[in-house]
Amino acid sequence: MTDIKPKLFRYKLPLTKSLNLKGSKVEYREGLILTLWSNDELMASGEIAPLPGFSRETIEQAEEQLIQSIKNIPLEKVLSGLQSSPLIDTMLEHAEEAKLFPSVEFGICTAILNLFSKSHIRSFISENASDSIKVNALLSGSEDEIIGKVKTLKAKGYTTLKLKVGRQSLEEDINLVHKVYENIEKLTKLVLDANRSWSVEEAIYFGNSISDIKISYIEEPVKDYLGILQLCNKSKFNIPIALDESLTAIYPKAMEHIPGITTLVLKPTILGFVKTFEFIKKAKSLGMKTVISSSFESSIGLIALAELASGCRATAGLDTIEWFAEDTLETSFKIESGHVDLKALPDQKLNLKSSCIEEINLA
Ligand code: OSB
Ligand code: MG
Repeated sequence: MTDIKPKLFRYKLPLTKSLNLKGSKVEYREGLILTLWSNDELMASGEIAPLPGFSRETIEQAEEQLIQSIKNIPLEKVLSGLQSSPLIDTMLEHAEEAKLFPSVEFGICTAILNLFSKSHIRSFISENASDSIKVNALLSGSEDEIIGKVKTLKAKGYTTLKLKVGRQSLEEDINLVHKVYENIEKLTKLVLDANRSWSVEEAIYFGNSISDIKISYIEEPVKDYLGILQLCNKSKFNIPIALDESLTAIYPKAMEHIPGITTLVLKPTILGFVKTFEFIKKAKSLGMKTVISSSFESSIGLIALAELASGCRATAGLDTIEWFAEDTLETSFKIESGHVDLKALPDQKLNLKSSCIEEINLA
């Protein structure tokens, strides 16, 4: 392949409902789309969308770094290098050296993988990528909306539901979890996410109050990782724990097995591409489960995340496209019967929605 030309676009898309990101209400989602072209033909795309309240870099910082680094990446050389050795390892080596912001690293890496494999990157991540991935349904809204949703999601074929807790009083949460549980059937699993809302004592109280209910895991029950270690140490907490926000401050290579922590929720936009892969490797060696999760990317980012989940055989926390009133693709990312069919993903080449993206001058 010769002469690859990058183009960069900016988007600011309205949401269908406001997002509550660590206390701030957000009505729009902003991001960047990196596209790679060969002889004026669009070949591949990647999404760079730092999430306010979660990412350490801002969209402005990401844009500045992307404009600088994209000029310096020898795209043709990277691509020819990729042909001679295992793709994913070469990709990771290049990316690690470049020291990019996590969101920028994710966008560049997925665009290059997307370009190399032309239509599907999944066969390059692993030989035994799956054609279909399971997606966790995300419950949001008022209590009535949530209970109404539980009933339709069950019928639609979702097998795991994710419920946010920690946004109201403990008693209200305990009631809500019981109500949701009454409405799901035995085959449907329930996971919770407290987004670091509780103290250690509150978490223990909550756990004891729902001990009649089977929870697959709870993400980030307490304020910080130290608190999680306390919960595990006291063995007074009866719900398996998943790490999410804590992962930004943990080195994958230094991670050890901790009884009580069973699952890693990986957000490649926030962790970066390299760190995500190191955590996947580590989780495998420690016998932990992994979930590839969205950071409210538009369809281009969600497609890349679905490819990653398929290649790594992880479950997917990708039920977020309904927040987008507009999208970067004409045909949006779709979940059907609780699954994503990797063979039926929207074609990013024909599909870019030009009315929703604005080109940035790279000259
Ligand atoms: O709290 O896990 C979260 C998305 C953006 C930021 C934070 C979170 C999320 C999600 C994504 O919940 C959906 C999922 O993980 O299922
Ligand atoms: Mg979470």
